[in-house]
Amino acid sequence: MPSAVESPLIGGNDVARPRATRLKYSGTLEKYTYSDVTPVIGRQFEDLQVRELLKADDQVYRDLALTISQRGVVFLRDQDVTPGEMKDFMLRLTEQSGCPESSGLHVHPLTEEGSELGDQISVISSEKQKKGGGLTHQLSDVSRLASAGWHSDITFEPVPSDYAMLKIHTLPATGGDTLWASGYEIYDRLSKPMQVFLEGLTATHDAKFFLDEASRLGNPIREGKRGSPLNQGSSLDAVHPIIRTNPVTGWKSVYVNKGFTKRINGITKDESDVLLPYLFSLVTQNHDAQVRFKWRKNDLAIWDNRSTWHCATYDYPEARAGDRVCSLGEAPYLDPSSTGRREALGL
Ligand SMILES: O=C(O)CCC(=O)C(=O)O
Ligand SMILES: [Fe+2]
Repeated sequence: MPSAVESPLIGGNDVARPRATRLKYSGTLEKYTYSDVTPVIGRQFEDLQVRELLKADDQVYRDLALTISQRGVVFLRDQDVTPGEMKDFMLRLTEQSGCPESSGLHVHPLTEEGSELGDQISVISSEKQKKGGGLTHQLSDVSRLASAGWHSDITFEPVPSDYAMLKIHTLPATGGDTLWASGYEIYDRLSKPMQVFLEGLTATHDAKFFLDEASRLGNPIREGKRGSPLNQGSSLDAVHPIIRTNPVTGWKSVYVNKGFTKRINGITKDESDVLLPYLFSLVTQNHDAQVRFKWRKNDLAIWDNRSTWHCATYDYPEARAGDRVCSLGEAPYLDPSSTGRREALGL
């Protein structure tokens, strides 16, 4: 196994440290046909079936985890896979990538007890969202800026997501694309003094708006363990380093997002109110750090939530629906000995 994390780290938590870091690629995915969708983010596989990988060796999962973490998001076309198989697959992926012993699949605080596909599947549905019923964690926003929806998943949890898998099974004739952006690339676009400054800071992430949503719907939020003993209760907030190291690649990424990050700590509110929108604008205004995916029926995406953001597009009147599984990784930390992606790749 790759070597364990070396201290001193900034942030992190002993209960949720990765078991392994910096995976090495062994080449098991080279038999598939794939291409990179942009230079910095996204890889599409043409002939890889998740169901087949359920029988694959652990090493295949490690290679896939490394590929997802390096490329940010991978796209798999036309998948014949059930929600149950998606969960099995994601558990193996997160375990083989080196997630902490204490991390499992996430249970969203808004997922109702006894919900149709079980606790660990979030049903993503435009129809449910329209009716205002069920899970509406898609960050519906009154803003007229489509870019208001950029986020990484569940960063309000002390132990947030490493990977997420989304399969879209119902979709409009056109529209409903999803975009992802690279947190590695945004880190690399900061000046050195700005990188150093941000590396010393944390930010507070919060999803208190889910409490309002839950009381509006008359459903209690899930206060028990949401996939990790550190993710419990109703505060729905967490403090994370602004720059975090992805344990799988060893690369630094910016880790604040428009959806959940409210405040940079340790500086004045005025300073935070200037800096956060600037960091968000780097994500939303650099289309060369983004990839846009046009779904076909039963396509599936798997992304690394530690080092990417994503944004859905609400430009269609028809029904669009799918299933999402989110696994939990480590408590975010910064390893001062890690580097940016460009430096690591010699770019
Ligand atoms: O509907 C989409 O395209 C993305 C929804 C989303 O944010 C997610 O699945 O985490
Ligand atoms: Fe999301």
